[in-house]
Amino acid sequence: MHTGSYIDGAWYQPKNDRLIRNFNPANSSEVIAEYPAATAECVARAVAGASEAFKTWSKVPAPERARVIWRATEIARGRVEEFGRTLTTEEGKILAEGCGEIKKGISVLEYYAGAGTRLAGRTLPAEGRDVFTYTLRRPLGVVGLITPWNFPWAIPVWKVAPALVAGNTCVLKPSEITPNTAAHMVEIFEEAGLPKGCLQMVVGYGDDVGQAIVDHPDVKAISFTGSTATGHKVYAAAASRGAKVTCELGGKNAVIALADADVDAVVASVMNGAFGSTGQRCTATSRLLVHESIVGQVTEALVAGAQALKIGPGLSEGIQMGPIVDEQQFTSVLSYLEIGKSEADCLTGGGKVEELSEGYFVQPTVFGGVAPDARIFQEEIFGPVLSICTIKDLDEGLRYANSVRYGLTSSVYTQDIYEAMRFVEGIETGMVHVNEPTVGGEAQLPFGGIKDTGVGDKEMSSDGLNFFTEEKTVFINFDRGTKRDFNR
Ligand code: TXE
Repeated sequence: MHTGSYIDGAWYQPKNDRLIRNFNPANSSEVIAEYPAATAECVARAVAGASEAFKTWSKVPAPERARVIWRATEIARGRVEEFGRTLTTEEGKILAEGCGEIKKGISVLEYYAGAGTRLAGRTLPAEGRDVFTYTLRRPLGVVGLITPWNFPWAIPVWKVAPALVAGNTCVLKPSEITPNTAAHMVEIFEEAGLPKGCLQMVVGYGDDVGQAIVDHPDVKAISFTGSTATGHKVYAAAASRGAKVTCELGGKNAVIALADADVDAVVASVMNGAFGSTGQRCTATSRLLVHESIVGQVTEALVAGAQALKIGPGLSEGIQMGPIVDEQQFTSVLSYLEIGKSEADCLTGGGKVEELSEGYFVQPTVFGGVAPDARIFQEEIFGPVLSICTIKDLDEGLRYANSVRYGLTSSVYTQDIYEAMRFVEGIETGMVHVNEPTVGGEAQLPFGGIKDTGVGDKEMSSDGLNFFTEEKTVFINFDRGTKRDFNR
């Protein structure tokens, strides 16, 4: 396993008393890796090397750049289980989810490799006669990519792949909690023949190397995923020096289940949305707004489902839910459970798993009778915690669902096409589902939220690629300059 930073084609650890310490969240006494954290000086080196590499990488024809992505994709395909194990060991989600995330990243790699032959501008009509007008997309230069711990493979992949295929060079700062999975991504690009300097990785802390990337004058764009508080600071700092910025931030996603909903489908969806990946997905279902006529039935099934979940280390056979990622998140989720107990009815769960005290295990928790102004209804908890609130109709559901500051994803369960369409129109989220879970994203579809969840371009799809380019508008006059009316 590679540890440390990767600068100009070599693994590197600076002298620094401040250490990166990675633990297995299923057994916090197990140290996975320990080494000196990267420093602002490492960022300066990484940016300088990436600036140098940009001079040649940006001139490589896009289809040839794409072939490097294809080769990396094939290498990743052969190492799914190995990468999934690294991911589970440092992040905690169960192995099936870890391998699922690796495969999701591979789909994203495939999509952007294909984009190398479709890096298109637009051809549009000109006002004047004998004038040809079109646009070109060109890379930005060195881009800074800052990623969180909850998808330590998929998020670095969905930022790095479009940035590289568009001709940029990258300085990636993965979360200091989960850098070992990101190191595998570096390995596949290295093995695929990506020239040195095109992908630099600095493994350090946000207040140090993260900030240094955001503030560096030669970093032309910042793509950030993480908390809303940090994202807003990053946005302000990068935008104030004129850099392009996109931020994907927190979520507080709701499922609305109307009176005619398929109850079994609602229960299956919410079980997966609330407790899958230990509730640590930005697209997790953390609120269920359910019609008064079915609330009893749905709640009973969800409580039974939560109680039946097998909790334990993600690498063990038959486990359905792993631990919380680290001590800080563990403490934060436990404090929300206490807040919840003072605000609503705790129907199951509500604390740590006492018999698994070697790791950061939290009981899957269901709160009933949650008021829409409760903190557990309004704030992102980022753990296996579901708040259930009763509604009279879709209008009330929409009002409660939209009452939060976030707007990432949502879902409605109904058989009624009119109600479904009213939901699609009325819900304030960047992604909307009908009769399916709130979770997930696909390479070819724009991913991202509105309100306090997101600012800047969406990710994945062509939007994710466009973010890493700037558009040039070209006017070519072929009337030999004799007939043009410049006052038109
Ligand atoms: O996020 P941070 P954390 C939410 C979730 C979670 C909370 C805290 O609610 O409980 O955020 O998680 C880097 N300049 N989400 O503390 O701090 C940092 O090193 C530049 C939701 O992990 O935002 C890491 O690489 N970078 C979210 C990245 O930012 C800085 C996913 C994210 O860290 C920096 C993750 C700075 N000043 C957390 N400070 C989602 N919705 O998917 C930190 N970083």
